[in-house]
Amino acid sequence: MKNHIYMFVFITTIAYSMPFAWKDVTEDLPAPFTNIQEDSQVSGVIFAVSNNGKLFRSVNWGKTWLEQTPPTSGQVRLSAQMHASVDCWLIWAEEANERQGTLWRSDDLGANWYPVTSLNVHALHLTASRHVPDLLLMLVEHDDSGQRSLLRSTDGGANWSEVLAQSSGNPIVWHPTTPWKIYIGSLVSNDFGESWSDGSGKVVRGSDRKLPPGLYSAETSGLFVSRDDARSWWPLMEEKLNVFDASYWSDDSFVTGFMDDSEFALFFSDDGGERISPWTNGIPNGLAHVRILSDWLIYGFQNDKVYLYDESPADLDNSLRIDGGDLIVLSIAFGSDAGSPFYNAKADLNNDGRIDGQDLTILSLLWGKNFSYDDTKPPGDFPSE
Ligand SMILES: [Ca+2]
Ligand SMILES: [Ca+2]
Repeated sequence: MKNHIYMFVFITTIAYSMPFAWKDVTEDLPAPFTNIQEDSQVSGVIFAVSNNGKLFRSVNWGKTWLEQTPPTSGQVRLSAQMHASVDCWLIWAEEANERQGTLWRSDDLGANWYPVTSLNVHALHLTASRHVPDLLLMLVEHDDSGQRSLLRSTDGGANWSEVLAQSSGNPIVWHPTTPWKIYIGSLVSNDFGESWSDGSGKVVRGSDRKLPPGLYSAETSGLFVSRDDARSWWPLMEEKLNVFDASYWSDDSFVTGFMDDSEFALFFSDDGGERISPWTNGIPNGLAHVRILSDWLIYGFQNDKVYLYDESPADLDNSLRIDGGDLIVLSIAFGSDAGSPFYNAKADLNNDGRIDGQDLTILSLLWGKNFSYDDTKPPGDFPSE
């Protein structure tokens, strides 16, 4: 009996948190993407880097893609966006098998690119401050020995200096509201990345922008949150984590999990960890990393496969919002089976060949959701001037 109750809770948790399954979209894309980034200022603009080093852009949340004229013969490996008065895009391109690369910048959403600087390094992670214009950090490998260091630029990438001689592969995490605080693993900087010391107690993997802002740590002992700048940590979940390549946060939403030879698990929360749901529906072999573009559009990557979680198909009348218009479309088809003249495949939200209460439940779970953001999204809580 206890098992049955557990199973019931398990199934309803999945059904009521993420109503759609992940979908393998590899064949629908112009190339197998390895990373995707959304422009923070222009709604719906997304950049993608493919496994053969090409650059693509979409202006409609990924519904259609256009290959961008590459600025270089080198392969695009990393991308980042810099928040100033106007967003600009940065990409790092390297020739194959060369430990040398060039940083390129575009001020017009990728239409034109110009070189900023070239360095004799192999770049692993490039990121820009949300708050301080022209402040960049880049994790690099210097030679075949694999020796790593952290480089910092305060002029938009023209000049770089080494600020940390040895660095782990942990991600660079900017404090969500305090622009001078930055974390890498258990190291912290309190001076915009200039100097680093031990300080956070745990490996910081992400952050949210609730009040007070949260820092997250995902480790083999579980998932933890701190709401006092890493002075104390509180457990959210006692599942082993962190074997998974990384855990990914976007405001209140996060995806975390673990993957090894025999096991794969993935969890999602859209409320800062108060409710955490297991979430592997539609993914046969696990994911290596995840990119959260919004609470309704999430990409997952595994080898040459790209998976997509997308709630916009529930927008049956293409109004960019789930509301009465969609209910009318579903109502007209309600009670019909595939083959019937009233059947509407679009309204069959769970793809079971029948329009019934289950499809209505999915629509009600997404009720009121918006699929576009007309307002410019602010870079953070910190005033930009
Ligand atoms: Ca609609
Ligand atoms: Ca159905």
